[in-house]
Amino acid sequence: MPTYVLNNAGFHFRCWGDHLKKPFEDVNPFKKVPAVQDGDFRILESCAALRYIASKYDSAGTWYPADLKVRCKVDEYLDWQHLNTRTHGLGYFVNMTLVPMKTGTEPDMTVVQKHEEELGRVEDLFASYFLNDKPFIAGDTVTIADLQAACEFEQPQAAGYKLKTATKEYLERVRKAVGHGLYDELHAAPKDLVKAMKK
Ligand SMILES: N[C@@H](CCC(=O)N[C@@H](CS)C(=O)NCC(=O)O)C(=O)O
Repeated sequence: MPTYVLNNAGFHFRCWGDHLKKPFEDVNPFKKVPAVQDGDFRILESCAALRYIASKYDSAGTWYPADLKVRCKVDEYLDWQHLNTRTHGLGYFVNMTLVPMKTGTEPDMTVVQKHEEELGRVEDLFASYFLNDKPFIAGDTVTIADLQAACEFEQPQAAGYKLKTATKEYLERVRKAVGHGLYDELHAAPKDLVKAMKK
């Protein structure tokens, strides 16, 4: 399975805001990342891209299992995360890092605290409903739903959000399943950005 899933559509970001204008606007008219390119086929939604890549390249069916009920649990999380883990994990990260970098001002803590509160609620629901004492979202094996969840929890953590113990233990399981080296490489960007801001 390729490891270059996040933004391989031939565009290199130089700074925050590049995604809002040309030439990236021509790559992705939604002006969002990721944009994934596979030959002449382009995908502009992260969950669609994860499903496509897993279905096409993972013949073992580990990452997006064919079993209807297991697959439905993967899809359930991928559909839920947009307005929950993603909205508040990314909201916390962006408002703590990218917005202040762009505007040259301090983070708006009213906005940050709102995301922090909501992310706490999201973590509880994630643990009680999606994990429900299982190691991973779909059961005993890691899937694309866990890859997506890990991104959404790692970003706010990099920006200073204190994850609950259950979430930290879950991320460690995903890290072990993916492989420590690859996982750390995939999640280095938000951490590097925060380090660069502190210099
Ligand atoms: N529904 C889209 C959401 C993509 C999204 O929100 N991407 C964020 C980064 S994770 C982004 O591009 N933010 C920049 C912006 O909103 O200006 C997907 O899942 O691919």
